[in-house]
Amino acid sequence: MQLLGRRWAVAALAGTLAAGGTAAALAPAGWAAHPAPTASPSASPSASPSASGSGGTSALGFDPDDTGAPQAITRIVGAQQAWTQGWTGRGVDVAVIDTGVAPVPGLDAPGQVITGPDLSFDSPDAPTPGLDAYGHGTFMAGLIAGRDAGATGGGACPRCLTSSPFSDVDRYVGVAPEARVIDVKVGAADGAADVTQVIAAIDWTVQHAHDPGFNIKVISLSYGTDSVQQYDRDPLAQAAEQAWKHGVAVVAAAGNDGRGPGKVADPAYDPYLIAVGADDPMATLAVGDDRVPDWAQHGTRTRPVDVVAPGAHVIGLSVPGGWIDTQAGNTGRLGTRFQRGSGTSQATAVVAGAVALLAQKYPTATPDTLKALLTATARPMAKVKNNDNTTELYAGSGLIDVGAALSATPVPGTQTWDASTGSGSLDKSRAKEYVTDGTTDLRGEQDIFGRPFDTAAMAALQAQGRAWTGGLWNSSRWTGDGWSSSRWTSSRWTGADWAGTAWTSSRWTGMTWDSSRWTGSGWGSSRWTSSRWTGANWSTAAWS
Ligand SMILES: [Ca+2]
Repeated sequence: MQLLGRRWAVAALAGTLAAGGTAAALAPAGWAAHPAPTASPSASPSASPSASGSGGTSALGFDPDDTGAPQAITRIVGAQQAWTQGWTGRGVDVAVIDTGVAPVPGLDAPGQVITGPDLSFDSPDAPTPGLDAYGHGTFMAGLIAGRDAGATGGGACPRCLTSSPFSDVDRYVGVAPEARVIDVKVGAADGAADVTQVIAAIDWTVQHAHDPGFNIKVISLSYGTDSVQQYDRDPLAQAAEQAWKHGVAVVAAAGNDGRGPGKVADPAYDPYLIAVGADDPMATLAVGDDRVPDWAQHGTRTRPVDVVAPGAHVIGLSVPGGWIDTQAGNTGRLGTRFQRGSGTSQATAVVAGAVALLAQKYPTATPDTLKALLTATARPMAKVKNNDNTTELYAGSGLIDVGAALSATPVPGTQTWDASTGSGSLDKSRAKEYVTDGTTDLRGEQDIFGRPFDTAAMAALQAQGRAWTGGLWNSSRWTGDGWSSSRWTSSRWTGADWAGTAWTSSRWTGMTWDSSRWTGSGWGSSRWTSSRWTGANWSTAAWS
Protein backbone atom coordinates (compact mmCIF):
# COMPACT_ATOMS: atom_id res chain seq x y z
CA MET A 1 0.00 0.00 0.00
CA GLN A 2 2.88 2.26 -0.70
CA LEU A 3 0.75 4.64 -2.64
CA LEU A 4 -1.42 5.33 0.33
CA GLY A 5 1.38 7.21 1.93
CA ARG A 6 1.60 10.67 3.22
CA ARG A 7 0.45 12.24 0.02
CA TRP A 8 -2.72 10.28 0.17
CA ALA A 9 -3.67 11.92 3.40
CA VAL A 10 -6.30 14.58 3.23
CA ALA A 11 -4.71 17.89 3.88
CA ALA A 12 -6.80 20.51 5.53
CA LEU A 13 -8.01 22.76 2.83
CA ALA A 14 -7.07 26.35 3.14
CA GLY A 15 -10.00 28.45 4.04
CA THR A 16 -9.32 31.45 1.96
CA LEU A 17 -7.85 32.64 -1.21
CA ALA A 18 -7.85 36.23 -2.18
CA ALA A 19 -10.85 36.28 -4.42
CA GLY A 20 -10.32 37.99 -7.68
CA GLY A 21 -6.76 38.86 -6.92
CA THR A 22 -4.16 38.49 -9.56
CA ALA A 23 -0.62 37.41 -9.30
CA ALA A 24 1.75 39.45 -11.30
CA ALA A 25 3.22 37.42 -14.08
CA LEU A 26 6.65 36.63 -12.88
CA ALA A 27 9.58 38.07 -14.63
CA PRO A 28 12.30 35.68 -13.59
CA ALA A 29 15.70 37.19 -13.22
CA GLY A 30 17.16 34.62 -15.55
CA TRP A 31 15.24 35.82 -18.55
CA ALA A 32 17.16 38.16 -20.73
CA ALA A 33 15.17 41.22 -21.57
CA HIS A 34 12.93 40.51 -24.48
CA PRO A 35 9.53 41.90 -25.19
CA ALA A 36 6.81 39.47 -24.42
CA PRO A 37 5.11 37.80 -27.34
CA THR A 38 2.24 39.92 -28.47
CA ALA A 39 -1.15 38.38 -28.62
CA SER A 40 -2.99 38.98 -31.81
CA PRO A 41 -5.90 41.32 -31.19
CA SER A 42 -8.11 39.03 -33.19
CA ALA A 43 -7.29 36.07 -31.07
CA SER A 44 -9.85 35.22 -28.51
CA PRO A 45 -8.27 32.94 -25.96
CA SER A 46 -11.47 32.39 -24.13
CA ALA A 47 -11.87 29.36 -22.00
CA SER A 48 -14.64 27.82 -23.99
CA PRO A 49 -14.39 27.99 -27.73
CA SER A 50 -17.79 26.47 -27.95
CA ALA A 51 -20.78 25.83 -25.86
CA SER A 52 -20.98 22.72 -23.83
CA GLY A 53 -21.69 19.79 -26.05
CA SER A 54 -24.07 17.28 -24.78
CA GLY A 55 -24.86 17.76 -21.19
CA GLY A 56 -25.10 14.60 -19.20
CA THR A 57 -23.05 11.51 -19.64
CA SER A 58 -21.20 10.73 -22.84
CA ALA A 59 -20.67 7.29 -24.29
CA LEU A 60 -17.43 7.28 -22.29
CA GLY A 61 -19.40 7.22 -19.07
CA PHE A 62 -18.72 10.71 -17.79
CA ASP A 63 -19.88 14.22 -18.41
CA PRO A 64 -17.65 16.05 -20.90
CA ASP A 65 -18.14 19.14 -18.78
CA ASP A 66 -16.77 17.39 -15.69
CA THR A 67 -13.62 19.39 -15.18
CA GLY A 68 -11.62 16.22 -14.84
CA ALA A 69 -12.74 15.12 -18.28
CA PRO A 70 -10.32 15.54 -21.17
CA GLN A 71 -12.99 17.41 -23.13
CA ALA A 72 -13.12 19.96 -20.34
CA ILE A 73 -9.39 20.20 -19.76
CA THR A 74 -8.69 20.68 -23.44
CA ARG A 75 -11.18 23.52 -23.48
CA ILE A 76 -9.79 25.12 -20.34
CA VAL A 77 -6.24 25.19 -21.70
CA GLY A 78 -7.24 26.21 -25.21
CA ALA A 79 -6.27 22.99 -26.97
CA GLN A 80 -9.64 22.60 -28.63
CA GLN A 81 -9.22 26.03 -30.14
CA ALA A 82 -5.80 24.93 -31.39
CA TRP A 83 -7.21 21.81 -33.05
CA THR A 84 -9.63 23.82 -35.13
CA GLN A 85 -6.60 25.65 -36.52
CA GLY A 86 -4.81 22.43 -37.37
CA TRP A 87 -2.42 22.33 -34.42
CA THR A 88 -2.73 18.77 -33.19
CA GLY A 89 0.86 17.82 -32.47
CA ARG A 90 1.31 16.11 -35.80
CA GLY A 91 4.97 15.49 -36.54
CA VAL A 92 6.05 16.05 -32.95
CA ASP A 93 7.32 13.27 -30.70
CA VAL A 94 6.93 13.48 -26.94
CA ALA A 95 9.15 11.27 -24.81
CA VAL A 96 7.22 9.98 -21.82
CA ILE A 97 9.80 8.95 -19.25
CA ASP A 98 7.59 7.01 -16.90
CA THR A 99 6.37 3.51 -16.05
CA GLY A 100 5.84 2.49 -19.64
CA VAL A 101 2.77 2.62 -21.83
CA ALA A 102 0.11 -0.06 -22.23
CA PRO A 103 -1.62 -0.34 -25.61
CA VAL A 104 -5.08 0.22 -24.21
CA PRO A 105 -7.79 1.69 -26.44
CA GLY A 106 -6.91 5.31 -27.01
CA LEU A 107 -3.22 4.45 -27.34
CA ASP A 108 -3.40 1.44 -29.62
CA ALA A 109 -3.45 2.95 -33.09
CA PRO A 110 -0.59 1.82 -35.31
CA GLY A 111 2.38 4.12 -34.86
CA GLN A 112 0.78 6.08 -32.08
CA VAL A 113 3.28 4.90 -29.46
CA ILE A 114 6.87 4.02 -30.23
CA THR A 115 8.58 1.82 -27.67
CA GLY A 116 11.99 3.10 -26.70
CA PRO A 117 14.39 1.31 -24.39
CA ASP A 118 13.07 -0.36 -21.27
CA LEU A 119 15.46 0.78 -18.56
CA SER A 120 13.26 -0.35 -15.69
CA PHE A 121 13.83 -3.10 -13.17
CA ASP A 122 11.30 -5.11 -15.18
CA SER A 123 13.68 -5.20 -18.10
CA PRO A 124 15.64 -8.37 -17.24
CA ASP A 125 12.48 -10.44 -17.34
CA ALA A 126 10.06 -8.33 -19.30
CA PRO A 127 8.10 -10.37 -21.81
CA THR A 128 7.12 -7.13 -23.46
CA PRO A 129 9.59 -4.30 -23.04
CA GLY A 130 8.09 -0.92 -22.35
CA LEU A 131 4.77 -2.24 -21.15
CA ASP A 132 3.15 -0.37 -18.28
CA ALA A 133 2.11 -2.71 -15.50
CA TYR A 134 1.85 0.09 -12.98
CA GLY A 135 -0.62 2.41 -14.65
CA HIS A 136 1.04 5.80 -14.37
CA GLY A 137 2.73 6.19 -17.73
CA THR A 138 -0.34 5.08 -19.64
CA PHE A 139 -2.43 7.68 -17.86
CA MET A 140 0.07 10.38 -18.79
CA ALA A 141 0.45 9.23 -22.39
CA GLY A 142 -3.31 9.34 -22.80
CA LEU A 143 -3.51 12.89 -21.50
CA ILE A 144 -0.73 13.96 -23.81
CA ALA A 145 -1.68 12.20 -27.02
CA GLY A 146 -4.54 9.77 -26.45
CA ARG A 147 -6.90 9.33 -29.37
CA ASP A 148 -9.79 6.92 -29.50
CA ALA A 149 -10.44 5.12 -32.74
CA GLY A 150 -12.86 7.07 -34.85
CA ALA A 151 -11.91 10.43 -33.45
CA THR A 152 -10.22 11.32 -36.69
CA GLY A 153 -13.20 10.44 -38.80
CA GLY A 154 -14.46 13.00 -41.22
CA GLY A 155 -18.00 13.87 -42.02
CA ALA A 156 -20.68 14.94 -39.69
CA CYS A 157 -19.93 14.85 -36.02
CA PRO A 158 -23.06 15.78 -34.18
CA ARG A 159 -21.36 15.24 -30.86
CA CYS A 160 -18.35 17.40 -31.58
CA LEU A 161 -17.78 20.55 -29.58
CA THR A 162 -16.01 22.32 -32.43
CA SER A 163 -15.24 21.84 -36.09
CA SER A 164 -12.43 19.50 -35.12
CA PRO A 165 -13.29 15.78 -35.12
CA PHE A 166 -11.07 15.46 -32.05
CA SER A 167 -13.68 17.34 -30.07
CA ASP A 168 -16.14 14.44 -30.18
CA VAL A 169 -17.37 14.09 -26.63
CA ASP A 170 -17.79 10.34 -27.07
CA ARG A 171 -14.08 9.76 -27.71
CA TYR A 172 -11.15 9.98 -25.34
CA VAL A 173 -8.71 12.48 -26.83
CA GLY A 174 -5.62 14.02 -25.23
CA VAL A 175 -4.19 17.50 -25.61
CA ALA A 176 -2.08 16.76 -28.69
CA PRO A 177 -3.96 13.90 -30.37
CA GLU A 178 -1.64 13.61 -33.35
CA ALA A 179 1.62 13.83 -31.45
CA ARG A 180 3.49 10.58 -31.12
CA VAL A 181 4.50 9.10 -27.79
CA ILE A 182 7.99 7.73 -27.32
CA ASP A 183 7.73 5.34 -24.40
CA VAL A 184 10.95 5.41 -22.37
CA LYS A 185 10.24 3.14 -19.47
CA VAL A 186 12.08 3.60 -16.19
CA GLY A 187 9.50 2.67 -13.56
CA ALA A 188 8.87 -0.99 -12.83
CA ALA A 189 5.58 -2.77 -12.28
CA ASP A 190 5.57 -1.55 -8.70
CA GLY A 191 6.68 1.93 -9.67
CA ALA A 192 10.25 1.45 -8.53
CA ALA A 193 12.93 3.50 -10.22
CA ASP A 194 16.32 4.76 -9.23
CA VAL A 195 17.44 8.23 -10.16
CA THR A 196 20.19 6.75 -12.35
CA GLN A 197 17.53 5.14 -14.52
CA VAL A 198 15.84 8.47 -15.02
CA ILE A 199 19.13 10.17 -15.85
CA ALA A 200 19.92 7.42 -18.32
CA ALA A 201 16.48 7.83 -19.91
CA ILE A 202 16.91 11.58 -20.32
CA ASP A 203 20.33 11.07 -21.84
CA TRP A 204 18.98 8.46 -24.23
CA THR A 205 16.20 10.78 -25.33
CA VAL A 206 18.67 13.56 -26.11
CA GLN A 207 20.89 11.32 -28.18
CA HIS A 208 18.05 9.80 -30.17
CA ALA A 209 15.79 12.84 -30.48
CA HIS A 210 16.58 13.17 -34.16
CA ASP A 211 17.16 9.62 -35.21
CA PRO A 212 15.83 9.07 -38.73
CA GLY A 213 12.07 9.38 -38.57
CA PHE A 214 12.06 10.96 -35.13
CA ASN A 215 11.44 14.46 -33.89
CA ILE A 216 11.47 14.44 -30.10
CA LYS A 217 10.81 18.00 -29.00
CA VAL A 218 9.36 17.41 -25.55
CA ILE A 219 10.08 15.28 -22.50
CA SER A 220 7.18 14.76 -20.12
CA LEU A 221 8.60 13.99 -16.71
CA SER A 222 6.18 13.42 -13.87
CA TYR A 223 8.99 12.30 -11.64
CA GLY A 224 10.71 14.18 -8.92
CA THR A 225 12.94 13.76 -5.90
CA ASP A 226 13.48 15.86 -2.84
CA SER A 227 17.10 16.48 -3.73
CA VAL A 228 19.10 18.04 -0.94
CA GLN A 229 21.52 19.96 -3.13
CA GLN A 230 21.23 23.00 -5.35
CA TYR A 231 20.11 22.46 -8.91
CA ASP A 232 23.38 23.69 -10.33
CA ARG A 233 25.20 20.76 -8.78
CA ASP A 234 22.54 18.12 -9.06
CA PRO A 235 23.13 15.33 -11.59
CA LEU A 236 19.43 14.78 -12.34
CA ALA A 237 18.90 18.48 -12.95
CA GLN A 238 22.04 18.49 -15.07
CA ALA A 239 20.69 15.75 -17.32
CA ALA A 240 17.40 17.58 -17.75
CA GLU A 241 19.09 20.91 -18.35
CA GLN A 242 21.27 19.35 -21.00
CA ALA A 243 18.19 17.96 -22.72
CA TRP A 244 16.81 21.49 -22.73
CA LYS A 245 20.01 22.89 -24.16
CA HIS A 246 20.00 20.21 -26.84
CA GLY A 247 16.58 21.37 -28.02
CA VAL A 248 14.24 19.12 -26.07
CA ALA A 249 11.82 21.02 -23.85
CA VAL A 250 11.58 19.32 -20.46
CA VAL A 251 8.22 19.64 -18.77
CA ALA A 252 8.61 18.54 -15.16
CA ALA A 253 6.22 18.12 -12.25
CA ALA A 254 6.61 20.44 -9.28
CA GLY A 255 5.58 17.74 -6.83
CA ASN A 256 2.78 17.24 -4.37
CA ASP A 257 4.23 18.17 -1.04
CA GLY A 258 1.83 21.05 -0.85
CA ARG A 259 2.42 24.36 0.75
CA GLY A 260 5.09 23.35 3.19
CA PRO A 261 8.54 24.64 2.35
CA GLY A 262 7.42 25.16 -1.18
CA LYS A 263 10.52 24.07 -3.03
CA VAL A 264 9.69 22.35 -6.27
CA ALA A 265 10.96 18.85 -6.89
CA ASP A 266 14.19 17.88 -8.61
CA PRO A 267 14.57 18.31 -11.59
CA ALA A 268 11.74 20.84 -11.93
CA TYR A 269 13.69 23.14 -9.62
CA ASP A 270 16.20 23.75 -12.39
CA PRO A 271 14.93 27.13 -13.63
CA TYR A 272 15.62 26.37 -17.28
CA LEU A 273 12.87 23.74 -17.34
CA ILE A 274 9.12 24.19 -17.37
CA ALA A 275 8.10 23.50 -13.77
CA VAL A 276 4.43 22.62 -13.62
CA GLY A 277 2.12 23.15 -10.71
CA ALA A 278 -1.54 22.28 -10.57
CA ASP A 279 -4.78 24.07 -11.10
CA ASP A 280 -8.12 23.00 -9.69
CA PRO A 281 -10.91 24.21 -11.97
CA MET A 282 -13.29 24.15 -9.00
CA ALA A 283 -15.90 22.34 -11.03
CA THR A 284 -16.47 25.14 -13.53
CA LEU A 285 -15.11 25.64 -17.02
CA ALA A 286 -14.68 29.34 -16.40
CA VAL A 287 -11.22 29.99 -15.03
CA GLY A 288 -11.86 32.93 -12.74
CA ASP A 289 -12.68 30.72 -9.79
CA ASP A 290 -9.78 28.33 -10.26
CA ARG A 291 -7.45 27.67 -7.38
CA VAL A 292 -4.15 26.02 -6.75
CA PRO A 293 -4.83 22.89 -4.71
CA ASP A 294 -3.25 22.61 -1.30
CA TRP A 295 -1.29 19.55 -2.30
CA ALA A 296 0.39 21.18 -5.27
CA GLN A 297 3.88 22.49 -4.75
CA HIS A 298 4.17 26.13 -5.77
CA GLY A 299 7.84 26.74 -5.49
CA THR A 300 9.55 29.64 -3.83
CA ARG A 301 10.00 33.27 -4.64
CA THR A 302 13.31 32.49 -6.30
CA ARG A 303 12.08 29.38 -8.06
CA PRO A 304 8.32 29.38 -8.42
CA VAL A 305 6.52 27.01 -10.70
CA ASP A 306 6.39 28.37 -14.22
CA VAL A 307 2.79 27.56 -15.03
CA VAL A 308 -0.13 25.52 -13.78
CA ALA A 309 -2.58 23.28 -15.60
CA PRO A 310 -5.62 21.26 -14.52
CA GLY A 311 -4.54 18.46 -12.23
CA ALA A 312 -7.48 17.72 -9.98
CA HIS A 313 -9.54 14.57 -10.34
CA VAL A 314 -8.35 14.17 -13.87
CA ILE A 315 -9.84 11.31 -15.88
CA GLY A 316 -7.17 9.23 -17.55
CA LEU A 317 -6.74 5.91 -19.28
CA SER A 318 -6.51 3.03 -16.85
CA VAL A 319 -4.42 -0.11 -17.08
CA PRO A 320 -6.93 -2.76 -16.01
CA GLY A 321 -5.26 -5.12 -13.58
CA GLY A 322 -2.31 -2.83 -13.16
CA TRP A 323 -0.82 -1.72 -9.86
CA ILE A 324 -2.95 1.38 -9.47
CA ASP A 325 -6.08 -0.31 -10.71
CA THR A 326 -5.81 -3.08 -8.18
CA GLN A 327 -5.03 -1.05 -5.09
CA ALA A 328 -7.58 -1.66 -2.39
CA GLY A 329 -7.90 2.03 -1.69
CA ASN A 330 -8.55 2.95 -5.28
CA THR A 331 -11.89 4.68 -5.33
CA GLY A 332 -11.20 6.53 -8.55
CA ARG A 333 -12.08 3.84 -11.05
CA LEU A 334 -14.49 5.08 -13.61
CA GLY A 335 -15.98 2.23 -15.56
CA THR A 336 -13.52 -0.22 -17.05
CA ARG A 337 -11.41 2.18 -19.08
CA PHE A 338 -10.77 5.13 -16.84
CA GLN A 339 -9.25 6.22 -13.60
CA ARG A 340 -9.26 9.50 -11.82
CA GLY A 341 -6.03 10.93 -10.51
CA SER A 342 -4.91 14.19 -8.99
CA GLY A 343 -1.45 15.63 -8.99
CA THR A 344 1.15 17.70 -10.67
CA SER A 345 1.80 14.60 -12.77
CA GLN A 346 -1.46 15.11 -14.54
CA ALA A 347 -0.84 18.81 -14.94
CA THR A 348 2.58 18.05 -16.38
CA ALA A 349 1.13 15.77 -19.02
CA VAL A 350 -1.35 18.47 -20.02
CA VAL A 351 1.44 21.01 -20.39
CA ALA A 352 3.62 18.56 -22.31
CA GLY A 353 0.80 18.15 -24.80
CA ALA A 354 0.45 21.91 -25.06
CA VAL A 355 4.16 22.29 -25.78
CA ALA A 356 3.82 19.69 -28.53
CA LEU A 357 1.16 21.85 -30.18
CA LEU A 358 3.49 24.84 -30.04
CA ALA A 359 6.40 22.79 -31.36
CA GLN A 360 4.29 21.78 -34.36
CA LYS A 361 3.58 25.38 -35.26
CA TYR A 362 7.10 26.61 -34.51
CA PRO A 363 9.38 23.74 -35.51
CA THR A 364 12.56 25.75 -35.20
CA ALA A 365 11.73 27.42 -31.90
CA THR A 366 14.09 26.66 -29.05
CA PRO A 367 12.77 25.39 -25.74
CA ASP A 368 13.46 28.86 -24.34
CA THR A 369 11.20 30.41 -26.95
CA LEU A 370 8.46 27.84 -26.42
CA LYS A 371 8.63 28.46 -22.69
CA ALA A 372 8.41 32.20 -23.22
CA LEU A 373 5.34 31.76 -25.39
CA LEU A 374 3.66 29.57 -22.84
CA THR A 375 4.43 31.72 -19.83
CA ALA A 376 3.74 35.07 -21.46
CA THR A 377 0.26 34.01 -22.53
CA ALA A 378 -0.72 32.15 -19.36
CA ARG A 379 -3.60 33.56 -17.38
CA PRO A 380 -2.47 34.94 -14.03
CA MET A 381 -4.03 33.37 -11.00
CA ALA A 382 -4.69 34.68 -7.56
CA LYS A 383 -1.83 34.67 -5.11
CA VAL A 384 -2.08 31.96 -2.58
CA LYS A 385 -0.72 31.72 0.89
CA ASN A 386 0.60 29.08 3.18
CA ASN A 387 -1.75 27.34 5.49
CA ASP A 388 -0.56 29.64 8.24
CA ASN A 389 -1.54 32.56 6.03
CA THR A 390 1.91 34.06 6.21
CA THR A 391 3.91 33.09 3.20
CA GLU A 392 2.84 34.12 -0.21
CA LEU A 393 3.48 31.62 -2.90
CA TYR A 394 2.72 31.65 -6.55
CA ALA A 395 1.12 29.85 -9.44
CA GLY A 396 3.93 31.04 -11.64
CA SER A 397 2.76 32.86 -14.71
CA GLY A 398 -0.60 31.20 -14.29
CA LEU A 399 -2.86 28.78 -16.09
CA ILE A 400 -1.66 27.89 -19.55
CA ASP A 401 -3.64 29.02 -22.57
CA VAL A 402 -2.20 27.29 -25.57
CA GLY A 403 -4.79 28.87 -27.82
CA ALA A 404 -3.43 32.28 -26.90
CA ALA A 405 0.13 31.04 -27.16
CA LEU A 406 -0.49 29.85 -30.71
CA SER A 407 -1.92 33.23 -31.60
CA ALA A 408 1.00 35.12 -30.13
CA THR A 409 4.12 36.14 -31.97
CA PRO A 410 7.10 34.22 -30.71
CA VAL A 411 10.04 36.33 -29.75
CA PRO A 412 13.28 34.48 -29.34
CA GLY A 413 14.17 34.50 -25.70
CA THR A 414 17.24 33.30 -23.92
CA GLN A 415 17.36 32.17 -20.35
CA THR A 416 20.53 33.06 -18.54
CA TRP A 417 20.34 31.20 -15.27
CA ASP A 418 23.46 29.79 -13.75
CA ALA A 419 24.23 26.66 -15.69
CA SER A 420 24.25 23.35 -13.94
CA THR A 421 27.59 21.65 -13.53
CA GLY A 422 26.00 18.44 -12.37
CA SER A 423 29.11 17.66 -10.39
CA GLY A 424 27.37 17.16 -7.08
CA SER A 425 26.27 13.99 -5.40
CA LEU A 426 24.12 11.32 -6.95
CA ASP A 427 22.98 10.21 -3.54
CA LYS A 428 21.91 13.73 -2.66
CA SER A 429 19.66 13.57 -5.70
CA ARG A 430 18.05 10.50 -4.23
CA ALA A 431 17.72 12.21 -0.90
CA LYS A 432 15.60 10.06 1.36
CA GLU A 433 13.89 7.95 -1.26
CA TYR A 434 15.69 5.06 -2.81
CA VAL A 435 15.18 1.53 -3.95
CA THR A 436 16.15 -1.53 -2.01
CA ASP A 437 16.30 -5.16 -2.92
CA GLY A 438 15.05 -6.04 0.51
CA THR A 439 18.54 -6.44 1.90
CA THR A 440 20.70 -3.72 0.49
CA ASP A 441 19.63 -0.19 -0.25
CA LEU A 442 20.87 1.46 -3.39
CA ARG A 443 22.78 4.36 -1.92
CA GLY A 444 25.97 6.17 -2.61
CA GLU A 445 27.65 7.22 -5.82
CA GLN A 446 26.76 4.15 -7.85
CA ASP A 447 24.18 3.11 -10.40
CA ILE A 448 21.85 0.11 -10.39
CA PHE A 449 24.68 -2.14 -11.52
CA GLY A 450 27.00 -1.00 -8.76
CA ARG A 451 29.14 0.96 -11.19
CA PRO A 452 30.74 4.03 -9.68
CA PHE A 453 29.00 7.15 -10.95
CA ASP A 454 31.32 10.07 -11.54
CA THR A 455 28.94 12.98 -11.75
CA ALA A 456 31.44 15.40 -13.26
CA ALA A 457 32.53 12.94 -15.92
CA MET A 458 28.94 12.12 -16.77
CA ALA A 459 28.06 15.80 -16.96
CA ALA A 460 30.80 16.31 -19.50
CA LEU A 461 29.52 13.44 -21.64
CA GLN A 462 25.98 14.78 -21.43
CA ALA A 463 27.08 18.19 -22.58
CA GLN A 464 28.64 16.51 -25.59
CA GLY A 465 25.56 14.39 -26.20
CA ARG A 466 27.41 11.13 -25.87
CA ALA A 467 26.56 9.65 -22.52
CA TRP A 468 25.32 6.56 -24.33
CA THR A 469 27.38 4.37 -26.63
CA GLY A 470 24.90 2.06 -28.29
CA GLY A 471 23.17 0.30 -25.43
CA LEU A 472 25.95 1.08 -22.98
CA TRP A 473 25.62 3.78 -20.33
CA ASN A 474 28.05 4.35 -17.49
CA SER A 475 30.01 1.32 -18.73
CA SER A 476 27.16 -1.17 -18.38
CA ARG A 477 24.82 -2.62 -20.95
CA TRP A 478 21.34 -1.34 -20.23
CA THR A 479 19.59 -2.09 -23.50
CA GLY A 480 20.04 -2.91 -27.16
CA ASP A 481 22.05 -0.91 -29.59
CA GLY A 482 19.47 0.45 -31.98
CA TRP A 483 16.07 0.50 -33.55
CA SER A 484 14.45 -2.64 -34.80
CA SER A 485 11.68 -1.39 -36.97
CA SER A 486 9.68 0.91 -34.72
CA ARG A 487 10.90 -0.59 -31.48
CA TRP A 488 14.18 -0.12 -29.69
CA THR A 489 16.02 -3.38 -29.46
CA SER A 490 15.85 -4.79 -25.99
CA SER A 491 18.63 -6.59 -24.30
CA ARG A 492 18.35 -8.48 -21.10
CA TRP A 493 20.63 -7.43 -18.36
CA THR A 494 23.23 -9.86 -17.18
CA GLY A 495 25.61 -9.93 -14.28
CA ALA A 496 24.89 -8.45 -10.93
CA ASP A 497 23.20 -5.47 -9.39
CA TRP A 498 24.59 -2.93 -6.96
CA ALA A 499 24.62 -5.49 -4.17
CA GLY A 500 26.31 -8.14 -6.24
CA THR A 501 23.15 -10.15 -6.62
CA ALA A 502 22.30 -11.69 -9.96
CA TRP A 503 19.53 -9.99 -11.90
CA THR A 504 16.51 -12.20 -11.65
CA SER A 505 12.98 -11.05 -11.89
CA SER A 506 11.73 -12.74 -8.79
CA ARG A 507 13.82 -10.56 -6.54
CA TRP A 508 12.04 -7.47 -7.64
CA THR A 509 8.78 -8.51 -6.18
CA GLY A 510 10.28 -7.77 -2.80
CA MET A 511 11.53 -4.34 -3.64
CA THR A 512 10.18 -1.45 -1.78
CA TRP A 513 9.71 2.01 -3.02
CA ASP A 514 7.93 5.17 -2.20
CA SER A 515 5.56 5.44 -5.12
CA SER A 516 4.75 8.97 -4.20
CA ARG A 517 7.79 9.97 -6.15
CA TRP A 518 5.55 9.65 -9.17
CA THR A 519 3.88 12.87 -8.50
CA GLY A 520 0.31 11.78 -8.63
CA SER A 521 -1.04 12.98 -5.33
CA GLY A 522 -3.70 10.37 -5.11
CA TRP A 523 -5.42 7.90 -7.33
CA GLY A 524 -9.07 8.16 -6.79
CA SER A 525 -8.19 10.35 -3.92
CA SER A 526 -9.55 10.44 -0.47
CA ARG A 527 -10.35 14.05 -1.19
CA TRP A 528 -13.49 12.81 -2.77
CA THR A 529 -14.80 12.09 0.63
CA SER A 530 -13.41 15.08 2.40
CA SER A 531 -15.70 17.87 3.35
CA ARG A 532 -15.12 20.02 0.34
CA TRP A 533 -15.35 17.28 -2.22
CA THR A 534 -18.68 15.93 -1.36
CA GLY A 535 -20.50 13.93 -3.91
CA ALA A 536 -22.76 16.88 -4.48
CA ASN A 537 -19.90 18.84 -5.92
CA TRP A 538 -18.86 16.19 -8.32
CA SER A 539 -21.65 13.86 -9.09
CA THR A 540 -23.11 13.94 -12.52
CA ALA A 541 -26.27 15.46 -11.14
CA ALA A 542 -24.39 18.55 -10.13
CA TRP A 543 -23.44 19.11 -13.70
CA SER A 544 -26.75 18.72 -15.24
CA1 LIG B 1 -13.20 27.00 -12.93
